[in-house]
Amino acid sequence: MLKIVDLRSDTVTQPTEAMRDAMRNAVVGDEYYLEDPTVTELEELAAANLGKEAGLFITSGTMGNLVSILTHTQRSDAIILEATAHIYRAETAHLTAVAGLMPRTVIGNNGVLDPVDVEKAIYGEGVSYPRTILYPRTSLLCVENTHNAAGGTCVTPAQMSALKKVADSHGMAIHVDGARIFGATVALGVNPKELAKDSDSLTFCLTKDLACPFGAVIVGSKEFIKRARKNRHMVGGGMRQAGIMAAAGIVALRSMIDRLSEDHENARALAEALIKLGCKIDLETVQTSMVFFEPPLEITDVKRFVKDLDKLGVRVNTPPSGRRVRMVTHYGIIREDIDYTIQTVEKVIRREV
Ligand code: TLP
Repeated sequence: MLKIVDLRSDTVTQPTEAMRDAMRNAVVGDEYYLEDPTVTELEELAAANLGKEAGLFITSGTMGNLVSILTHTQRSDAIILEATAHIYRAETAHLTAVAGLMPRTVIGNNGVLDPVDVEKAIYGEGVSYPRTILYPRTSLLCVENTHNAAGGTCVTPAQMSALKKVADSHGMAIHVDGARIFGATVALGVNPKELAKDSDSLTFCLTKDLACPFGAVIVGSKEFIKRARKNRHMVGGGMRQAGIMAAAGIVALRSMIDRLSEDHENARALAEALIKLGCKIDLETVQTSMVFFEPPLEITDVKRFVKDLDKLGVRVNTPPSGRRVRMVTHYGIIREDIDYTIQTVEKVIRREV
């Protein structure tokens, strides 16, 4: 049987046995009445972990970001994001289509925004009344941590503090798309509370590096979460006996965070080996579980390169355009799989397929 090493994303994981047991045994209730004890436990655990007052269980990272954005802003506001942020490029433009916002993008350095550039992106910055009437209010700054398109790179607590200063001085809130926030805390060796403290809200995914089958959690102040709960309902994200799914999230928060360093080590080993095979990689950006690379220049047809890898069981994320291929390590991928991947890439490059 063909060996399959699926590196397309960390979303392809299977739940652990402990998760399946917890799901089977979960005590549940109607979450609409706030009567699902397992959902409440997950929300409280997530909030405590990230040093926030409250949490809200939600279907996905995309919905978590949308609901957070809706809760922070009013239609016609402007919102500042990094130019390759997931919210901006890969969430079907909900920020304009649903929230009615004007995006202002800023190019970051490996995904990290410079506070000076953020300040410059505030529409109508420095003008006085009555000209201020012309411009949208810039009410929100979004930060992605880890930053997916930049390579899974981390934003540090110090960088967050600097952004917070700018945000505060202009009355902007900060939302963190922390789909893989625990990847950042493990890579940086910082406490999650420390990394989350300069944000007003943060969404993290249970279905990415934490290997759960479902869900995400938004954390923030009690008042923010109360309003977010209403917005979650508005976009159709209300739930019933969702404790079945929240149970896996509790297991993940208790037992799946520390192991992320294994994924990071595997990604690093993979990146170093791919460089030796002539692939182009910026090692500085290989900080967590992602490896973005360009195959050697003699590979002119990248789509075919990806197909050839697939035929040999190595699945990777196809670039929408250009030559950049993505591999993501995750729970279920062991060092032997990394070795197999390296051998397979070598075969394909040498056209031994
Ligand atoms: N990222 C996925 C998808 O693009 C398919 C992936 O494979 O990387 N923020 C960030 C930084 C993300 O990477 C993602 C998903 C999301 C938000 C959205 O989360 P979901 O998929 O739960 O809606």
